[in-house]
Amino acid sequence: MFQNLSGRTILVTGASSGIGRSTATEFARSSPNSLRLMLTARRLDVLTEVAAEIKSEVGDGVKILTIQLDVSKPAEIHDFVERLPKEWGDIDVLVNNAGLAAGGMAKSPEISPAHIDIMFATNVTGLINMTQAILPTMLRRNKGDIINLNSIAGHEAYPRGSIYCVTKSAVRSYSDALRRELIETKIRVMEVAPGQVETEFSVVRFGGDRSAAAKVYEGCEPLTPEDVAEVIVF
Ligand code: NJP
Repeated sequence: MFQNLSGRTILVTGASSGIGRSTATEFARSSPNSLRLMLTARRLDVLTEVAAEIKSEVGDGVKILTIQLDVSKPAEIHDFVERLPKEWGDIDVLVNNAGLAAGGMAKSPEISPAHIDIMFATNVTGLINMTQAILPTMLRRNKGDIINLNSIAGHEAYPRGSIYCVTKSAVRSYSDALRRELIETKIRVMEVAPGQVETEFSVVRFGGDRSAAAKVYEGCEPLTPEDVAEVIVF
């Protein structure tokens, strides 16, 4: 089904955990004989583990490059592009997955400015800067797929999650506008907007409090990161 991915170069941001990690694995499984997989996140040690795990499952047909990259830092994105090895430069698929919620379930007026900043810098500015950094190589070859991780929260806001919801509705608007800007090219802009997925997301949101995170999924059956990865690869 995914034979047409063979030979592609794929970049996944936030590949050290959850949906990004599963997406990387699923891409590798889809084209085990020929694929270039570029995995980025802030935790390079975890990325190294992910790469080893994927290699041990699919073998050497998948070339993996791990790069430490904090998408909330524009200078790091700039350096990342400047330093990309030549053979990794023609990126076919960009999965803008890195993202987070922070500050628990705070509501206005108690949301801390620091939490507002980190959510915007990662989910919005980071995603836009990554897209702008990679788009020139796609435009030059008139081909490419950009897949932005949105959320149901970007379509329907919920109380005590206002800033996260705003960032995801910004992703929605940006993706809509970009899709229209690129309509006459062969570059596709897609969004995947899951509901609740059990990953490290809630642990990060609650600052490492695993029992608060577990409560988020009480009484419901969340999606798994593998569920979302299958949709992204499709
Ligand atoms: O969360 P998690 P998910 N620069 O915490 C990375 C959306 N979503 O897989 O940097 C670079 O397991 C972080 O890596 P590290 C959500 O909004 C989720 O659930 O090493 N990377 C890790 O690999 C997000 O856009 C749900 O800490 C940064 C990854 O991001 C995407 O799915 C529902 C970074 C986060 O992995 C993946 O989240 C939904 C930075 N500044 C949408 N900050 C859900 N889980 O319920 C974080 O609809 N990362």
